[in-house]
Amino acid sequence: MSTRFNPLAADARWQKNWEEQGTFHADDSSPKPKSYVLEMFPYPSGRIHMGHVRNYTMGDVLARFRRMTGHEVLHPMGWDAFGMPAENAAMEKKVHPGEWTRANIAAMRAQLKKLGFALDWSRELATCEPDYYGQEQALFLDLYEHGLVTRKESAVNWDPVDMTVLANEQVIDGRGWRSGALVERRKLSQWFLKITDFAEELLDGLGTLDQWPDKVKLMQENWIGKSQGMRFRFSLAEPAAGFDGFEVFTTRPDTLFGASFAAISVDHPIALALAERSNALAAFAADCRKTGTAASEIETAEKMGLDTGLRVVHPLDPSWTLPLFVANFVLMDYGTGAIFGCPAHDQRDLDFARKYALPVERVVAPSPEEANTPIHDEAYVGPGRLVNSRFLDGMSVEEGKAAVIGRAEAEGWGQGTTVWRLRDWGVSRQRYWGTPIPIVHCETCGPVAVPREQLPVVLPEDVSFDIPGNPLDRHPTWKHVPCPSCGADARRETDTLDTFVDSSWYFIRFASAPADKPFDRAIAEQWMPVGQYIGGVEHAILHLLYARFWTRALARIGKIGVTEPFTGLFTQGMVTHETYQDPAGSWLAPDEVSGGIVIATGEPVTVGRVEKMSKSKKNTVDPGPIVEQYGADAVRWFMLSDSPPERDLPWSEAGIEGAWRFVQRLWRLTDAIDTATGEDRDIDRRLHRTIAGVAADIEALSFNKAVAKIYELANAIEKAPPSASRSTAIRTLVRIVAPMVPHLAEEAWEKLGETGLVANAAWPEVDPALLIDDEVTIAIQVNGKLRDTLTAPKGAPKDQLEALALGSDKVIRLLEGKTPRKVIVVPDRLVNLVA
Ligand code: ANZ
Ligand code: ZN
Repeated sequence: MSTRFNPLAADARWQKNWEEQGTFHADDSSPKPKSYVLEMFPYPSGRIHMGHVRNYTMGDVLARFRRMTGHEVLHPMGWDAFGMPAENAAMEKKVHPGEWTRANIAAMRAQLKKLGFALDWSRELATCEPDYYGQEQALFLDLYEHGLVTRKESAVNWDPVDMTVLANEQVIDGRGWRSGALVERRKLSQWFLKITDFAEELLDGLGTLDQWPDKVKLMQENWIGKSQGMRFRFSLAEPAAGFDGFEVFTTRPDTLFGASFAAISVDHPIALALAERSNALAAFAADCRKTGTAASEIETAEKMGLDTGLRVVHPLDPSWTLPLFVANFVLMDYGTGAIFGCPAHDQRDLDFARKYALPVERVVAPSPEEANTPIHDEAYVGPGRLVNSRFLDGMSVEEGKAAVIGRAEAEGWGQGTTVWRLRDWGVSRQRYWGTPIPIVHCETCGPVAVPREQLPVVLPEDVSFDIPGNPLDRHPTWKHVPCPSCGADARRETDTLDTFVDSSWYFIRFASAPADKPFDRAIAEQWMPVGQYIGGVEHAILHLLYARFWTRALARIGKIGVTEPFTGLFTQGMVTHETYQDPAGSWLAPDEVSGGIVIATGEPVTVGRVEKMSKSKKNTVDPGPIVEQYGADAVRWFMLSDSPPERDLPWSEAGIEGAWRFVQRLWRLTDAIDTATGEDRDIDRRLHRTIAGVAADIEALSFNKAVAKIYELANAIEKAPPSASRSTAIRTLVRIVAPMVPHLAEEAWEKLGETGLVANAAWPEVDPALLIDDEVTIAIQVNGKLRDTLTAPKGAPKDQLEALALGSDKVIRLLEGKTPRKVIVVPDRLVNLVA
């Protein structure tokens, strides 16, 4: 009665079954140990892409496996639904962002459901709905009341195309991360979250995250950027513009005798004051402001400076003065916005010194012989001893730092200090499709929090997108409200929150989503922290740092007793595909190409690199039709099988076909159960090794290894003669593959007459006795050359091994009927036949 597995029927049938039975509903009050498995929620762009399929399949296998091992599993799904693309669609297609977004959500939800993910859909949320963003507004006000939200005037990155402010993290190579437009610097009043208050905590917390990839922790560490150094005061040789000096920050006080200039930012108060008197300086400053505020950008820009003509006094020698420059590479919002330059030991300073013909004197030498070796075009930044440095000579760099700080503190012109690269998080966006910031501006009272009973502050529906800028700002009525404090006419805040705020707490709302507050603390704490979080490495800094901050902020104000939101983090690789171009250089989709030619025109195709699937290169494969054609299980199996999960997975037709064939093979295997009796120790052992091995692989998210073990077991079963052991192995295999190919597993489970759902079955027990290796591999040599191997029971006697070796086909052929002169047997290891 061998049949084919028909995914079209099976997928729909079991998906319906799971849904009707509420199989994947997470029970808050379950006594079982809780397990929270989460994949980064998708942006509802319109359709699911292969990256989503891979991401959610990985999480799904773990979630299903955890259920089978006795956990109450929370595995939810939702939508990161605010953001620019909806507004772009509104501009291009004249459709309301809400309508566009909700239609996309409906389409993508249906697609996800067809993949059979074990999700608790009752907890679904979309950040664009007032029941979500209204609670976000409540949390914003909590932080506001606790002084963790501030309003500051600051230089911002202005995206002239999207007409909005961008965080430094959203500026990539000087361009807006979304629009690609060259970013400009502007001054604006913005709302900030005080993430800098948490810099030390966020850094220290990384030390507890032992289930995070090191590379992600390193990226966060660098982003937070703790620098230990010294602040000190430079006096101006002659007071100017009402100033007699300024503070600088350095991480290298040991190099102070190598100083050859001082420099301040164009936004430094002294530079601003001087610019009022100097056209040249004003013009220079205007030029510098054309680049954005992102450090990466400023670092790569060409070093430029303007000599102010003023001089500063060296703090360790009153007879020594240095020229003061205004320089484009000095940032106003780092340290003190002023530096001393030591060209010999800092590359930026060296580039600058070469350009403006300033002295370059070595003060650190890796060996005594190199004390006066000139510096050419590379600054020396390595370790060594101080030279040409008067009282510091002979000290190590570290000793020198301590000596200078000690002297500065004793003499009162400086002190040791720590500075951070991390900036406060500017969350104001001049956009419509985001969470309204729940503040009202009153002429008399200043900014006033919207009273809680007036939350949510709901977005108006009637908005227009025919001109750039913020539709909330030009809405005829929405922003006009009375001041909640004095009742006078006031103006609603028309900026909305950065969408990264929305994704900074959704995982808590999944755990608990009451109607009247953001979450119930006790229930949220039952699930939190997320045990395993899975997503793209592109979120290594922004999203993960913001989510860590938001959780810590809530903890600090007593809202939740969890500080790190994600215990385990896994960053999966991308799904890639070859790229194709026609002779004119236009990109071609995979289904426009066949056998090296463009199907439509017969022209030859240029095959390009294998790259991440992207719309711009058209090298995408839409999961929708693939699932229709091969069924969910084959797609899931392929996503897990070919590459280690942290690596890229090249999509291929051959790969998905291979997966489909294996699914059919598994199905045929389940037809091979018979009534044969008798033990097969080899199959028993292989089965139990597979149960244990696959479990360990899934826990380690090494899905490709689990898949390989399943292949091996299936091969062995297919080759084994009928026996009771074989039938048991086949039955058990159904449970082993259930997390990966759940539809096939349910269908087989039912066919084999088991009761209930395999989704609710327990993971098979391992018999530890069967894990012990009681066979060894024996090498067979003829005249010292390896010719064959054989397996033998551990500790087999010498004569048994000799007999086995002489029975080997290869040996018989090689000996050509002769009897070996000598036989050497090393028990459990080898047999050497000397002919
Ligand atoms: C003198 C010096 C000598 C420096 C030397 C370095 C090497 P990190 O490690 O990133 O914290 N600096 C200080 N404030 C700055 C600002 N606002 N804009 C640009 N550069 C600034 O870098 C600290 C170093 O960067 C400081 O130490 C300072 O240059 C420069 F051989 O002081 B140093
Ligand atoms: Zn007022």
